[in-house]
Amino acid sequence: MTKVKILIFGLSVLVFGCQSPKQKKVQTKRPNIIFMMSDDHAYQAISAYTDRLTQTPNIDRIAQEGMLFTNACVTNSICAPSRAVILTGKHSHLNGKTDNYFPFDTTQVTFPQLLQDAGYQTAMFGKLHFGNSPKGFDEFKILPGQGAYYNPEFITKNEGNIILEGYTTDIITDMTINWLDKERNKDEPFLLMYLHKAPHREWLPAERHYKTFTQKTFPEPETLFDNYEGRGSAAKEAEMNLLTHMNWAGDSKIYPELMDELGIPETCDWDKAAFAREVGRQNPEQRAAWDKVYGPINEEFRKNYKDMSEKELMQWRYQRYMQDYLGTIAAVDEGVGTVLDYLDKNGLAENTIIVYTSDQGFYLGEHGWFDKRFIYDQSFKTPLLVRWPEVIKPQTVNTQMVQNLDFAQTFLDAADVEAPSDMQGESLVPLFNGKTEGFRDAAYYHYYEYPSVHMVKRHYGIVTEEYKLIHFYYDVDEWELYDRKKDIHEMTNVYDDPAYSEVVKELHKKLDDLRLKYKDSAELDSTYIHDYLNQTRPSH
Ligand code: SGN
Ligand code: CA
Repeated sequence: MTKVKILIFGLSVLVFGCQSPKQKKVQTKRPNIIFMMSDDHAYQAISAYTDRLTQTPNIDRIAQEGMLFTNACVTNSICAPSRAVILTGKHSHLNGKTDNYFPFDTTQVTFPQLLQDAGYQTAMFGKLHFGNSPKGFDEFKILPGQGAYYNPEFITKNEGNIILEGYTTDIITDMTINWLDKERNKDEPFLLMYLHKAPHREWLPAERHYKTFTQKTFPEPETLFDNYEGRGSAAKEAEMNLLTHMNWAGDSKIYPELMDELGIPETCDWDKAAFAREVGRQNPEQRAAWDKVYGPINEEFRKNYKDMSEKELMQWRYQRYMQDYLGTIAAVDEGVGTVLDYLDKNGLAENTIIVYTSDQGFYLGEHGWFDKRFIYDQSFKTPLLVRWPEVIKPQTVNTQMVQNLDFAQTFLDAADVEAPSDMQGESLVPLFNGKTEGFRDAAYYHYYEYPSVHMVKRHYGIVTEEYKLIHFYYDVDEWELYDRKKDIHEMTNVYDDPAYSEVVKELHKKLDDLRLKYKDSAELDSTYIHDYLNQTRPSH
């Protein structure tokens, strides 16, 4: 405990003794925390960052009334590992959740447990993706694994497994409001984790958004037709290209029968199965409404497919992708609006910290890609908007390199609970107050899940404001360096360019220092690989 915290704690014990009603009064002053996170929500699809693709007025409100972080990033750009980093405040190699496959080690200390011990009520609704249930929660309803978009199953703390009829995003919002309104003890501070499955693959919008989004045309990114020259083998070998790796049925929503009729082979052996898994979950009424809109899209494709060039097919797939992906975000944005309105109407807005973020960034056609995993910008960076009216001035922008590693210590700091000394992040509370001196000037990154879906090679690296140094390893030994100011799209690896030899030297030193600081090392890499190859991987 810091001296100030010991003093405050000591004083409250002195003043209030052991009389719990008065102690509770002290506790109610502690801020509530609502952690809103969506799965795979790219910052390019939040209008507070750019309105090039879509409008998200409710999510934007958080930044208008609070702070927009323009350089927030993750430590390992993939779902369950990111969530483990968020809950433990430790890099993947220490919390043990390096990839999506093995279940989370529930002996790890997490910030919700510490808040619960300190008298916070805790609840979680939506996607966790850990392979087991969360500890430290008074109430939870979580999706098994990736969860479904329609008529989802939930694992619940008190009612066993349940299946609910409806659209998952709306159901998660309803559960959240219900808990806020009817289930929590209104005299105590709370931590609420509101975790959307959307906009994760296979991108199924809510019925009310089918029409608007499927009729829109979206601007293409400059690097949609990237041929991956100028970089090493990792970008070339990744299987995330819209034209060649996106599923025809599962992702682009071409009916499996139409694929057969047109002679289009499955992109992978679960292309049609992914369609059956998601679209097949709809009840007859939902399916009829879906067919009404997606049927004509299939009809049009049937007519045009044979005459389409490769370029046109890529463009068509990009549009289909954006229509569905952005369509799912419309419901997320509405859900965020519903929660914000509830707080306003119930006098909770002032003393509640609201965080909106994603488990990582996502490619929306940049480099011709979908998915994430890389340290390259669109997947390394993640959206972050924070509102805390008592502390943060409205409409402020922060440019520091904050990471998902920082949430645990931030929330503990805000709640005046001491963080364990082995947590590795930095509290963002000083940044909320506008104090940026001494904050990290370089972020460390390490991605492990390879060989696996999308085939993004293992790599680690360091990112500073100006540069990005990356080492791809395991089945290759390749270094890349990007000049972030001159090459904003990260198209040219300048690692071997003599003009950068000094920079390379300095960054290597800085990277070594960071690996030491965070206790990551080549040795740990090889131990990990050894374990990885000797275990049977359960499916995710
Ligand atoms: C599934 C997806 C992949 C995705 C991983 C991880 N395929 O395998 O595209 O990269 O999840 O996503 S799917 O067609 O089965 O959805 S993560 O968000 O959980 O990390
Ligand atoms: Ca994700």
